[in-house]
Amino acid sequence: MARSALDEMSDSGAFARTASTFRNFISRDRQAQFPAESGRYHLYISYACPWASRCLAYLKIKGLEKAITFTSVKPIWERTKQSDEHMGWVFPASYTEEPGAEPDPLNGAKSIRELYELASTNYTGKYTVPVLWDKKLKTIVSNESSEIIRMFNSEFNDIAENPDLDLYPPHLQAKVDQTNEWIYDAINNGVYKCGFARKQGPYDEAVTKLYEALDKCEEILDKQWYICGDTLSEADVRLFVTLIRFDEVYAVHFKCNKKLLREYPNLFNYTKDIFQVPGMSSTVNMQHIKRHYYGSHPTINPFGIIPSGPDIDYSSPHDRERFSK
Ligand SMILES: N[C@@H](CCC(=O)N[C@@H](CS)C(=O)NCC(=O)O)C(=O)O
Repeated sequence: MARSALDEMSDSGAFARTASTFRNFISRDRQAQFPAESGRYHLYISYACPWASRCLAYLKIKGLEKAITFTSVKPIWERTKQSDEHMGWVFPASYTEEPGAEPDPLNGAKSIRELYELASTNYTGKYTVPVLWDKKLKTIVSNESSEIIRMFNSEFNDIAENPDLDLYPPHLQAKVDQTNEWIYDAINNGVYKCGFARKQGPYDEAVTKLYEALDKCEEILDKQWYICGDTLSEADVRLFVTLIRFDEVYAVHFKCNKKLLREYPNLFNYTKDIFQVPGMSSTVNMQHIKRHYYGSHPTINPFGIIPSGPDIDYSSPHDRERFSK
């Protein structure tokens, strides 16, 4: 039976995310099974998805747009097959159907599910984005965003336009890993645990942890520019993709309303600052983000109504340059 994240529930009514399946690595080593070559790989994303968006963010800020092509699916999940009930990511039929989304240019697939079925005949997991596709071997290299961003950071530097930007430098790796761990659990995945909980207890637990972690970030960002120190790192990109969706979606749809992002001065200004990193704003399509969440989870929002606000302008001035002096 085809599944989606909405089915990933433990007996206690808590959301329990399962691990990704395709875990190959692209390497700068030319003899590797998946060597870093310009024009060979394609990134399938949804602009709505925070995990896919962090890969797109890397593609843009590392200057890999000429080397790695990408396509976004439509924002709202649809039936992927006539023969079962699975709802998932689909491609538009034409280039004009859905601004921002495009038909699959490589395989003519109608859905992300079809790509998984092309790559593996006995795949039983979820049909998630991102998908990093190898045009040469016609298969999925990886569907794990945390690993795709590491490949984009370090393995394509011979062809990247911004090879000197290292978001995971050796001296920061331990700090980034440790920061990612609590931010992933309490914030990135934490908002989903709030939103997908089917019992009060798991929701209460997730929302308490979420706000403890946001308060901790707010405190850290009072003293330093970025979450791991005075330079932009992987941990910032990972935190950003959740923060940018917070007031527009998670506060309402996932019931993360104890405090809004814009009530946290440091976190709010920090989110604007990262949004204004060259290349970043093009990875944020708020139309797709809102239409996806409010339109694809009928158990949470049965009528699919999209709230009108708050429509925040993240390109407006912020106060983070106080740390650049
Ligand atoms: N571990 C994956 C998670 C990706 C993921 O959960 N993507 C969601 C969209 S935000 C998805 O495609 N869900 C499809 C489904 O649940 O059927 C990663 O980080 O790459």
